[in-house]
Amino acid sequence: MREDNKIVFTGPVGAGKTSAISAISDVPIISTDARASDMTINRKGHTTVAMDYGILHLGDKSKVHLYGTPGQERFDFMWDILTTGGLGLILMLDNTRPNPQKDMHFFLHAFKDYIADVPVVLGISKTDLNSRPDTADYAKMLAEVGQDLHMLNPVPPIFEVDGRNKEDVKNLVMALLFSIDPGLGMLP
Ligand SMILES: Nc1nc2c(ncn2[C@@H]2O[C@H](COP(=O)(O)OP(=O)(O)OP(=O)(O)O)[C@@H](O)[C@H]2O)c(=O)[nH]1
Ligand SMILES: [Mg+2]
Repeated sequence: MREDNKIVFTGPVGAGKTSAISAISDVPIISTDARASDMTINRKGHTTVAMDYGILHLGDKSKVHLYGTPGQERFDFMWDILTTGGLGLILMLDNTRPNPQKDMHFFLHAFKDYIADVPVVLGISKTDLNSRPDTADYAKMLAEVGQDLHMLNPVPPIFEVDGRNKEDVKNLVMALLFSIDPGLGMLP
């Protein structure tokens, strides 16, 4: 097992990436949230403009380095930088957005080179505010996108998560670690 393991959180604006990393990080997170200056402000006051970074300790020696991307496409130059050396992807989708299916499609395409080599898990947030699509709906959509992209083998697991809830986010991360290396996902 490696001492340093890097995973990446991505997904659209407001999906809860910054919240999730800050919920599980064992150190204060490094964040680049700035006051939104464009139409994003209609949805939320602050948005990530470069990255989030936190650390989750596993056992005595191993660490998971948690990187969050900006959700806005205009900062997509950060996406390749942030995935370099990463071992897996957490795609967070916001169930209150107008078309979460389109978001899923967009992000799986945008990260297709990365996820050709590393596993993905899906975390659906804000299901407390909007219960549909549900996980069965997402599984169907995922099968279609997966065929289209000739990838996603195995099909990623899908979880409902509240980005603010430590246990929810930890389950999501553990599922990804298990997909990367079953030994990793078993650690406390
Ligand atoms: N009701 C509800 N609110 C949530 C949930 N997850 C996150 N939030 C809230 O959603 C808002 C946006 O969360 P952020 O963590 O800033 O989202 P982000 O994905 O980092 O967004 P960008 O940096 O703009 O791409 C915050 O106010 C969170 O408290 C959830 O599951 N339910
Ligand atoms: Mg953010």
